[in-house]
Amino acid sequence: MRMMEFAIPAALALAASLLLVSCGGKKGLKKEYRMQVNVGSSTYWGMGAAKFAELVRKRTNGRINVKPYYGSQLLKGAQLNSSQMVAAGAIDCALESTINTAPMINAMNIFTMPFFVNTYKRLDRLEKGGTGSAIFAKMRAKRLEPLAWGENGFRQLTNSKLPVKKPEDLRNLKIRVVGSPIFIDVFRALGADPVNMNWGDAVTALQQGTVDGQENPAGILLAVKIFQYNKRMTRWNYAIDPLILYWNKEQFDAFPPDIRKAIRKAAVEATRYQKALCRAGLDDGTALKTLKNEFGYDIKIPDPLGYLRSKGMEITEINDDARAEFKKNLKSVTDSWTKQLGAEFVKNAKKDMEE
Ligand code: X2X
Repeated sequence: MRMMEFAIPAALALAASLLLVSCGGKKGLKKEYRMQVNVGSSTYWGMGAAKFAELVRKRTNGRINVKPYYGSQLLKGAQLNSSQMVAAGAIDCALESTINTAPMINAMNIFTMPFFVNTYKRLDRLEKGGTGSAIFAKMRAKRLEPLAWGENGFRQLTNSKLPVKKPEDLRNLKIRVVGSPIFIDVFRALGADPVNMNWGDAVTALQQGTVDGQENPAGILLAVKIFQYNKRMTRWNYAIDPLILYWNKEQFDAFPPDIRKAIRKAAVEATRYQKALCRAGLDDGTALKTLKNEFGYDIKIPDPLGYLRSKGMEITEINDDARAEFKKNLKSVTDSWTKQLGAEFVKNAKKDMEE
């Protein structure tokens, strides 16, 4: 009888300690939390991921060790699979573009609706408003915990053939796009020849000249030295892709409250830095000030457009007439995507941006 009284709690204690070990040791924490990032470490996006890892380590006193895996290594390059992998718990967290997460959360295509967002101010309002919260709620329902908005940036067209000033100039240009349906729709409507491929393969395709051009924001183009392959850029701000820092929801919810709080704080701070990197020299001067005053960081390329010009790029700015012309050609795409996203959702997004 005595033996039994002793044996049961001892067995329970042993079982409990084995459970802890199987969960990865002390307090069930893992040695490493793997983070998916589609692009390389030298992009502003990649630098934001490194900042997050650094801040999480600092704010949790080394208890949480996030390791970014760049270039979609964890996905073998298949950039559109990030959200599925994080939701399934095969990857712990991600700093990912809304474009790459859109196959799971259709509402994220709102940022890629052609000539819809247009300015940083409108984007900020969209993220902070009901649209942003609705997107975050949709993520939670799919087992992703959103922690903060980051940014890739306004996407600009580059090519090796001619300055693109109007829709006709795009005719028959072979343009690499992400394999997300809205991109194919947009470039087909403009008369181009869109080819979808992962970003990892796109750089090789640009190098080898198997595509004439691509569309990406400055923070990516600087890192891959786009001027080596494409000398023409059209600055048309036709779409933007925010990034979202997200974590597998079940795992995040199971962290003790102090760790959750520390991770959230790190996410907000890291994305503030990351957004400022992407906007530096492209906004009204706020981003450069944020980097210097809040992060003590002197960015290497404070004037990205001037820098690209100094490397021999010709940059075409789109005027209002040209923008109207592009929009006219894209009307069927805008109409069909408004239907796919829901007329009410699109109407509310417009309202968010105007407030
Ligand atoms: O694939 C792209 O074009 C990139 C790098 O911008 C994204 O991941 C959406």
